[in-house]
Amino acid sequence: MRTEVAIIGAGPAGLLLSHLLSLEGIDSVVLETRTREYVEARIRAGILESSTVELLDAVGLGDRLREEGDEHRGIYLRWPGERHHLDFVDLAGRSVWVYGQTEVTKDLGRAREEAGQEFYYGVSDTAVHDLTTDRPYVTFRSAEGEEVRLDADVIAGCDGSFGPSRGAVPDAVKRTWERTYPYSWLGILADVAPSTDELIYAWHPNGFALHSMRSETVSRLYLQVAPGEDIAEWPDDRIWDELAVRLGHGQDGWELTPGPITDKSVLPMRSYVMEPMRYGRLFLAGDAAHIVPPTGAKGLNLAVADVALLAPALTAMLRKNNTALADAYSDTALRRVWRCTHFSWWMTTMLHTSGDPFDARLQLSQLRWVAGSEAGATGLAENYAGLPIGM
Ligand code: RFL
Ligand code: PHB
Repeated sequence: MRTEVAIIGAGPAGLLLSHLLSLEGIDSVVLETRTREYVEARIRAGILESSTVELLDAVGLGDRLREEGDEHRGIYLRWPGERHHLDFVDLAGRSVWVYGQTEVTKDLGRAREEAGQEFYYGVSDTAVHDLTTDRPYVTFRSAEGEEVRLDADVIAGCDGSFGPSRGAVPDAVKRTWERTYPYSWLGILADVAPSTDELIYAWHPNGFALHSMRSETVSRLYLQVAPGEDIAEWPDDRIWDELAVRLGHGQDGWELTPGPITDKSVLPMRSYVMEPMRYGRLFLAGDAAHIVPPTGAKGLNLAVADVALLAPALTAMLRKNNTALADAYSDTALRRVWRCTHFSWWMTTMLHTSGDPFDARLQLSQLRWVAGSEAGATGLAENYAGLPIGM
């Protein structure tokens, strides 16, 4: 089998890349280990930056988002006795949108299906070969058990943090940076109207808490917990009680309304960057090349920003034999990756408690400055609402 671009992974990076390439008339085949239903139901990100929304609009994927998504002007920062609203539109001229990754993935899946995109779901044993030649190829076993060889001009590694692409870049060529944080998030999805109009990021001596949402009837909330926390230790009542304490239930008349929990999971927190994001004819995008802790809501947006650079770079390479953008791809993408890596680390370390009283005093001082100074608030707003693609 032959295609122009073999795309490994049908997450947001892989699906959006296939969409952007097809708008330029470039063929691709998308390989995915999971089923389409699994990928579309996987609960992950919920916040889209303005540049992500603008890009989705520009490529015909913004209609349902505009209709069913919710535009937010900013966020609340709170700590015991205090609550501050940061208005990103006033501070930085940009908003963010609440629209689940599940919905972005469904919109992309539908658009690709209508365009006749070739997909292989349920594949196994994916491996990449001959990356430093002009004729790289991918081998895999199809869901039906057939051994397949897919020849391509280029391979796009959009296979997330557990896929094979990252490991295909030899150690002698790559450099990696990693930070594992000494806490995890316990995340819940609940069938209850959000108790807030915009997201609440809360610092509390017991640990960080976040009140997010998916719709007018579905709330998404998180609690900082110890790494490897046993979810069995967290019956629903304990979760709601702890969220109420950390989010400030009863302060200034604000109340947290509990409801039926429909999903519960513990997520580790990690920063990871691999350089370069290219090896020969293999180009990496999204979580395959970098991971950020979720505190800054950057992971999905970074995946979108990567493929927004990669699609024109591959188009120029394959259609005009011009490799300038492809040669610059890794350096250009990594500028934004490192900015978001710093922002996510900064949000994480400002808001999660370590048990050290000196750290706690520094965090509260930092929060007061961010919430009280226009310069501090603007820095957070500019990074959270998102810098322009290609910055
Ligand atoms: P994905 O979504 O992981 O997709 C990679 C796909 O590759 C497949 N795959 C393979 N396919 C073929 N062969 C193989 N050998 C393969 N191995 C793997 C996988 O099955 C998968 O379908 O990566 P992508 O496309 O780079 O997208 C990245 C985002 O999914 C991720 O960064 C975000 O979800 C991170 N994130 C958030 N990002 C935001 O921008 N805003 C948020 O509010 C936000 N919240 C979150 C998050 C991530 C979370 N978790 C669970 C990691 C909240 C959470 C809880
Ligand atoms: C979410 O809604 O899942 C979410 C929102 C903001 C974050 C992280 C996750 O910072």
